[in-house]
Amino acid sequence: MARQTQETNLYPKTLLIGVDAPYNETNDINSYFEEFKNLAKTNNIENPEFVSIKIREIDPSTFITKGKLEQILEFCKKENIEQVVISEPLTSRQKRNLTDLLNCPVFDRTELILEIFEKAAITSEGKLQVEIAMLKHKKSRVAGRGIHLEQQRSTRGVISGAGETAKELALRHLEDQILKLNKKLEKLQQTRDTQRKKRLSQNIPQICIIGYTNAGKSTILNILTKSTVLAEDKLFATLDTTTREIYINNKKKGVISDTVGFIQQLPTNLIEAFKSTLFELKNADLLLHVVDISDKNWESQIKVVHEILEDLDVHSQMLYVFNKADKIPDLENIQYLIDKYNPHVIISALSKSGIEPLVEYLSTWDMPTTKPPTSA
Ligand SMILES: Nc1nc2c(ncn2[C@@H]2O[C@H](COP(=O)(O)OP(=O)(O)OP(=O)(O)O)[C@@H](O)[C@H]2O)c(=O)[nH]1
Ligand SMILES: [Mg+2]
Repeated sequence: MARQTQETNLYPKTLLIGVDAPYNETNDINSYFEEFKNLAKTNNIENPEFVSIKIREIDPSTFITKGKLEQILEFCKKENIEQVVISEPLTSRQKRNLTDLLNCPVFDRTELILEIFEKAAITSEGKLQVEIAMLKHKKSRVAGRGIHLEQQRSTRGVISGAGETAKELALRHLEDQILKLNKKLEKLQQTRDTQRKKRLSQNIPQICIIGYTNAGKSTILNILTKSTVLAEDKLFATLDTTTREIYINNKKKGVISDTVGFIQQLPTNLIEAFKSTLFELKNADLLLHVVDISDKNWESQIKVVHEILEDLDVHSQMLYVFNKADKIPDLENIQYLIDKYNPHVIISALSKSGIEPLVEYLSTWDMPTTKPPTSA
């Protein structure tokens, strides 16, 4: 989507459409749009045009309702738009129809996030997980394709079996690839599993840092463990779990891991693919739920994190870590909102003294004596 066009060596002229959809529960729609623009920026989309629209209902065939669509088409013609990226996930039918109507490639939120993950994956495990998610997404797109593919007989009748359509063949091919990659992934994860079982048998406390993307998780891990995990003002800077030993006041407290950030409408295929990594959260003795208190949507972001944890069936003990307090001049005005989330600490991970409340909490924290039952 952010590939350079060969003739001009320039990026395709892109229109970002931020949609305030009826299901959107964020408190501040402009911050939601900022997040969308950041996603595009993270994906190297340079100098895009931006329009925002509010829709009261979703058109099943085009997502955006007709009148709004005409205005967008006008805009695309006037500005010579070469590709469109929309802030919401689309069905394959909606994507196809929009591409036809706007006369240029249309990408949705799911594709935007998948591409970011693809670029951010570093370890073999991370790469495999993203590849599986992309293939699964492709499979859902093929499965949702129209009748013409359904009727189109495969020319490779002998190999594919009598009567197998091109669509069935494509699906089967994708399924085979997914299966192969899953097997590879399982092998890789066996090593981690062995380490995890060892930790469990030795009763080493496990602390996991979780939270919305860009909340400051890696910065906190770095400052707590004096390590250098990539911390960037970029969405999804961390994809791979990093685990380190943690010492508080020279006393070993256990191990601490950083995890992939969450975001609203994280594509389900990605959650699926990262599930085995995220299942580690089930074994955590303490979750440090990092919240960027300076983001206007911090409360809805907490909700998103809770929904994903619920989906993963994770119910470990949690401490809310309200971060970036340095960016809030009037903290006392929102104290009543913060007080709804307990237990909590308020910190600023930019400096060692800024994280003192968290260090203090951890110094008196002890692993629960009865660990919750663990599953594979
Ligand atoms: N002002 C301010 N900035 C912070 C603070 N903590 C982190 N940041 C900045 O926020 C940005 C994101 O920090 P990261 O630690 O990469 O965030 P993350 O949660 O690991 O992000 P992902 O891995 O992308 O999900 C970086 O530019 C940090 O320097 C803080 O307390 N105050
Ligand atoms: Mg990170």
